[in-house]
Amino acid sequence: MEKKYSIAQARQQLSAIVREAERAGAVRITRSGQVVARLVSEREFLRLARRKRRIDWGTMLIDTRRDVEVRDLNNDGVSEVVAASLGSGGGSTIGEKCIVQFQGWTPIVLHRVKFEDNEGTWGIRDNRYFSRSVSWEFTDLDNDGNADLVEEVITQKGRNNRDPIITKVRRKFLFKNNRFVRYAD
Ligand SMILES: [Ca+2]
Ligand SMILES: [Ca+2]
Repeated sequence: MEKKYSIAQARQQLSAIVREAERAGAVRITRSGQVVARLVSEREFLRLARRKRRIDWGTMLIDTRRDVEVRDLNNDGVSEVVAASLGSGGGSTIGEKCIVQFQGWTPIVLHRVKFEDNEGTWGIRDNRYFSRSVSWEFTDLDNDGNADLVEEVITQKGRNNRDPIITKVRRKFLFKNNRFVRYAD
């Protein structure tokens, strides 16, 4: 449980409160008995700030049989790693292609797309057949010298004893400030 301190206590005991925040992650600051602020340790702040973009590596497997590419799209000395995680079984494949950067050993996901394929179970002429494949091309879209992303997602839906329906979607993303931002040209 995070401890509570009034503003008056905080004023007098700041260094003790900072140590408490470092120990517990955060402490709560109250005014007239109501919590109005939280003092968060740097470590806790970093954990909270990146939690949503983290991959749970415990449940994912980087598939090194597929290409793992190390690039530096924006020439800043920080690598962008292109990799795929993969799960498969029973004739189905499901996975995610992602572009990550590493902060120390912590992967930060910049972009991710799911792919899947159940051809091994149903074959492509069954109406339960479905696949989604993703291909990426890194090319400079806005001529600033840094590579950007052109993504093509192809989905195939099976039909009984007929060729599947194929849909292609192309999306473009600029790589700016270490983020991929949708780009319409
Ligand atoms: Ca880079
Ligand atoms: Ca560019």
